[in-house]
Amino acid sequence: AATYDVAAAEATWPQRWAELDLFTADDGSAKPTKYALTMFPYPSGDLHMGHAEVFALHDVIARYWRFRGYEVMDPIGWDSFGLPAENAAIRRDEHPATYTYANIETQAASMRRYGLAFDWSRRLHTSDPEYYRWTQWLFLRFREQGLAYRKNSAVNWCPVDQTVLANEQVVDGECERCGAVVTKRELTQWYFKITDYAQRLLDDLETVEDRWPRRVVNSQRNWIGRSEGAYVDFRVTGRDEPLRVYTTRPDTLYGATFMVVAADAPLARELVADEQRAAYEQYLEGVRSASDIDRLSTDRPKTGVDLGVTATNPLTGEDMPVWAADYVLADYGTGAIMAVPAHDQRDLDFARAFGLPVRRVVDTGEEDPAVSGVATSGDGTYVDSPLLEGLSDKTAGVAAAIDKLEADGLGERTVNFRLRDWLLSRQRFWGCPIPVVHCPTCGEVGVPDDQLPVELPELKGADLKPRGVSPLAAARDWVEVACPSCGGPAERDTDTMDTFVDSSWYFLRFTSPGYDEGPFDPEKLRRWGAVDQYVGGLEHAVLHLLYARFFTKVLHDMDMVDFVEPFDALLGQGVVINQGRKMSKSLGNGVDLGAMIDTYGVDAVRLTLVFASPPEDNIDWADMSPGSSQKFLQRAWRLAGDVTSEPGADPASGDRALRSVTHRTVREVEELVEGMRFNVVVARVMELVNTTRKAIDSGCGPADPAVREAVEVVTVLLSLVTPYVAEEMWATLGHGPSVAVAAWPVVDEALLVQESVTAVVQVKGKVRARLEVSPDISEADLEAAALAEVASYLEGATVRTVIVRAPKLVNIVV
Ligand code: ANZ
Ligand code: ZN
Repeated sequence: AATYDVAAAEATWPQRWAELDLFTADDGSAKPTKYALTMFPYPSGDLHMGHAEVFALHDVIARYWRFRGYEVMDPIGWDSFGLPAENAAIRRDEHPATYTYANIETQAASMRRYGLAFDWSRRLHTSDPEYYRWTQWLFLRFREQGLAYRKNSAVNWCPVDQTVLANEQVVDGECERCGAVVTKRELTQWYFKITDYAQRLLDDLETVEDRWPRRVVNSQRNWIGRSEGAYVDFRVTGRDEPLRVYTTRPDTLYGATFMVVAADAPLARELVADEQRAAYEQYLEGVRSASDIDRLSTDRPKTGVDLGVTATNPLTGEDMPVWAADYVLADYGTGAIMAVPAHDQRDLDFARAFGLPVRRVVDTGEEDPAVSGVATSGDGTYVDSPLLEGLSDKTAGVAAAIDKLEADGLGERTVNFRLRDWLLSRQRFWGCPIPVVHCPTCGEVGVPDDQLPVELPELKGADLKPRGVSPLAAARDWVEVACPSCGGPAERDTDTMDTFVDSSWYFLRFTSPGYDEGPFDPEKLRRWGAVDQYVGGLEHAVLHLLYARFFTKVLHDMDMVDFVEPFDALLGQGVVINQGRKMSKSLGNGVDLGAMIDTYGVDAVRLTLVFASPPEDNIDWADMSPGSSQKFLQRAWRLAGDVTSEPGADPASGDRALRSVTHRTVREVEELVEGMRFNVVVARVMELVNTTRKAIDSGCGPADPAVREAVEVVTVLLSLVTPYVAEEMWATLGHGPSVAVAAWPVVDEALLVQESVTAVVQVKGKVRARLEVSPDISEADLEAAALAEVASYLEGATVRTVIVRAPKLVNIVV
């Protein structure tokens, strides 16, 4: 059988597409707009299978919208600051920019080869000074509003990367990037006050919930971690200041038998009695090296030290010992708790380890925790709790307890969030410099806007070796500047920003990438609005998406952005694995995208990835057969060569059965694309190819205009996924210049209806009428139609029975 030359098509079309300039979004177009965005890549090496999948899925949406009459903005850029470039630069003794921009060129070339319909005119790189000038500008605006600030605290420290990490970058106690066990360090660092937005970040999830994957919404909710409870104040013997705790269960206050302060909270050192000081200091040593995850874990043996002081339970008047332990975190709530061992497992484990009393105050019908060793946390009847007598559910108990505490001035209702402020300083080179100068006279001074960008100094290779302080500190000429405020000698801040800052606003910049009066042109942004469809990996469920939402809300409050949520809809695609496992160098199971394309062609790889599974599922490449995709595409292509009617032939006179299948397919594909069910789209196109092949070989024959119509529809639908073969077919069918600008097929509703059937209407056994009805008419509809049709025969008579056998017969007995 004839085949088309895949390599020749791939060599021709990218150039043609570029010349035809098909995908540049027109800011002035009168059409309705759509903003399609795929998460911009990080430039490490060439594109991989994961990119190939996201891009293929994303391209279907963007191309479909263009066909449906929208002016589509579908930009691409690079998230080009970051550690891998810096580490490569150290290894090769070169500048990180060399590695970065070389990889960007490689990836850009691969994207063109991969046939993606990007608007290249909007390309941006976050490491370009024209871009990071505005990252710095935004930082300064945040700082002016108190939303960027410096504080000293114990931070997560990666001993391998020699830099601090945000909480979000610590996964199970390890560095998200390199897997090293994360330790703690006391440092003065920059933070974004994302906690100011905690409630809104939580509330607004409701507005996107229906169009975001449930998993992502849930992770964000958990990460924000809102809980309702109370502060309760405890009097400490020999001290004026009360000891304040945060609790979600003030209703269990009668069961509190001791207190615990986070060992590393300054409060612990303040409280400790002289005779316990040495023991405490020794204990603290050990705590410093453990990670938060270990500390909170329920299955780790509990450790702690008695601080030698007591606090009074405000309800029972009893004195309780105050301990320091590592299972209480310094930076959550107040850094201190009241321990209720009967109803909190960690407290119970601790009580059992140190022989502290356990007092049950809620009887849930389960065995007494003092005996079972299992804390009970469900609803039950309150016991030994005079104030709560008669109550039997938590909500009522908590409310009553708080009312009492508030009335007595011993506590207050409050809401707590698990979300911490976003630590943004990094002690690394290849990032956006923090535009602040430290002056011995004026203190912290923001670099004036007209002096932006603060460009990175020329450091490379060995200069960049991580030493625990930022490599920028070594560039003395760069560090030493005149204070922008008093002109005296001062020093630049030497930290750079977390690269998640760069990616928190790039989608706004795409609306006006050359704009130089601000981070983006407000008018252009108003025109394009929020991203209509965002596509990317779910590993970013918390980090990037939360930060981008935060930035959007701050900018909204500054009147710079109209909307409050940046991404109206989100598609999270699964990952491409191989032989059941994540692809990795050490397993030797990586699949090279370039090699796959060389063997099977771009279209076959794209088709395989789109057809493999619903977009959000993982794909195991070992189960795929790109070879059969390739065969299918050749089969589809042969249809075009078989068509013998002329372009423009009127299909109205063509074979009705084939036309009906064609039009049904178009309608279904419309619904499927809108529902993101791209794998089923491919299945429907495959069916249409088979039906058309049969029509040509053993049905109406190749000259029937219905065949041309079917093949043209196949071509347009295929172009959503496999642009090369679609272009070849389009040309063979006698059309030009590109299938990307073809008209979307208009569905003829009449063809969607199955041919009608004749229903016979009898009155007293005599045929009185014949009706043309749809084969799937309901009994009720058929009866009503029949009665109306034979009304003249029924005048004056009483209808006794109507027997309906849809769709063929109605028998009326009078
Ligand atoms: C007494 C109590 C009794 C508690 C009980 C729970 C059950 P969420 O829901 O996550 O906000 N807690 C408070 N601050 C803490 C800290 N810094 N480190 C570790 N644990 C802390 O959890 C709130 C509960 O976690 C609080 O309510 C407190 O223990 C503990 F039957 O207080 B609870
Ligand atoms: Zn100064």
